Amino acid sequence: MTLVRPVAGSARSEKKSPDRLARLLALGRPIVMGVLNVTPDSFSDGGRFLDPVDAIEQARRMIAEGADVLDIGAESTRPYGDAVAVPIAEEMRRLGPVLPAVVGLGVAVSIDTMKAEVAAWALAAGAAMVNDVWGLQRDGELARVVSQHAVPVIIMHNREAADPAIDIVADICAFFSRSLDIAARAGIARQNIVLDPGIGFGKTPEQSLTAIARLPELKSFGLPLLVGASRKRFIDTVSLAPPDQRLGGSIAAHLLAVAGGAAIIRTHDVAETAQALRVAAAIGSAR
Ligand code: HH2
Repeated sequence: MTLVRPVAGSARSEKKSPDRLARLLALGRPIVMGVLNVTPDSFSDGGRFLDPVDAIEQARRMIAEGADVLDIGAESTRPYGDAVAVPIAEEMRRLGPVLPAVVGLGVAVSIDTMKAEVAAWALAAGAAMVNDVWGLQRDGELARVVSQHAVPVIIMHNREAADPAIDIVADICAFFSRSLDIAARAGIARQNIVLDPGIGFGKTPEQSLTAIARLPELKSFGLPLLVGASRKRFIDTVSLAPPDQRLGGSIAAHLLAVAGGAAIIRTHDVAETAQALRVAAAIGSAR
């Protein structure tokens, strides 16, 4: 599957090895995306990697543990009520010493931002894809930036507030349709789009469970699916545990997501997740 269309004659796009993601998706195994939060307030690891030295060390560790892609974010997106909005200048100040250094490690880098200006800067600095937790529906310029750079974009479902009365999968599908319209109008190639049901975003814990259980329904879009259940609160509602003790639940959710069609898994715990995926795949092929 081709995820990335190289831009003819662009030295920058050649430097990014844009076909690396396409090659990963063609491997026929789930892609592991490691999370790197350069933030003081992320819900599970806020403050741990705010220092660039710690962030780059963590990036090296995740690469050694088997991460295929690293998703770098400098603004907490946590939907748990109290995330502080970060000005563009501060987001870029946090990313400045980290993102280019991680690109230099040779791994594919995804920029987790909802802001066009930050995405444009990150892509110019060598990021290979954009992860928008508002599915191109928040910043009207973001789709244009993605289109201009011809890079993959993750369109994640989100809502301002959870509504327990709705059919969450129908809502996710309607949201994806709106995002895909925006993407098409901006000229983003369909093969550069990844869809993500946004576990924990604008959903009750039960709706997060439902989104994973009914993931196969999202295959109808014919696009690669990403699932990020890592350490999320819905796990706590099933089996009481603080964020740093949700590894078991995260792995269970991710294995079932892959069984339901997920091609990319977004995780804080790369070694354990990669091992679980390998063992599940080995059992699958031993049938
Ligand atoms: N989850 C988080 C952030 N970004 N992006 C995608 N595509 N899918 C997700 O599920 C997703 C995401 C939340 O996790 P984390 O980055 O650790 O927390 P915070 O946003 O508080 O930094």
